[in-house]
Amino acid sequence: MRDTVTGLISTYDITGRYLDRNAIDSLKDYFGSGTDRVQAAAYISANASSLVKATGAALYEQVPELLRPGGNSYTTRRYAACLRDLDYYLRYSSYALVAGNCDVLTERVLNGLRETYNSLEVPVGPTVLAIQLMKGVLKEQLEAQGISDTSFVDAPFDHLTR
Ligand code: CYC
Repeated sequence: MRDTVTGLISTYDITGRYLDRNAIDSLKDYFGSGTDRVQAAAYISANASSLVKATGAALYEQVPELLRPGGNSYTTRRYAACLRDLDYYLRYSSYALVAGNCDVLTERVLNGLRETYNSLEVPVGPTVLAIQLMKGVLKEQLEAQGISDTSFVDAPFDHLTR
């Protein structure tokens, strides 16, 4: 698991270089958005269940057949599994936001997930949609909290859907 700083240091150390313009720019960017990142993580922690609920509601409004017989969220067991998965995506994204690095998502969330989803026939398209909806819901609420530039919020959610 890495953050912006350790990631940069290890990249530059491998090739024995001093931090150059690019490195300094990304460090400035990271520290410049630092307070907002921490505020966003605190907001997520305090509002996780309502963020998950709002995301689920938006997903099932757009893809209602998931909840019908034959749909992958049909039966409360699967419905609950889906909300739980959304909660995983949100929690790990909050870690990645603070770290300013998405490695934690690759290592802890994405490893083997495609195979799991394929074998259980969990549809990837609606999952990707849900993660993008979650990003939208979160950004809107953070803007309402006074964070004017929420562009730093995109990275983890976009990383998950890629
Ligand atoms: C299942 N989701 C699962 C399973 C895993 C994960 C491992 C299989 C085991 C289980 O049911 O618990 C995901 N586990 C994770 C992740 C982590 C982890 C991400 C990281 C820490 O430890 N179905 C839908 C929606 C979507 C969905 C589109 C929600 C957005 O219709 C999710 N995931 C879903 C469902 C199941 C599942 C319904 C149960 C499928 C089944 O058992 O038939």
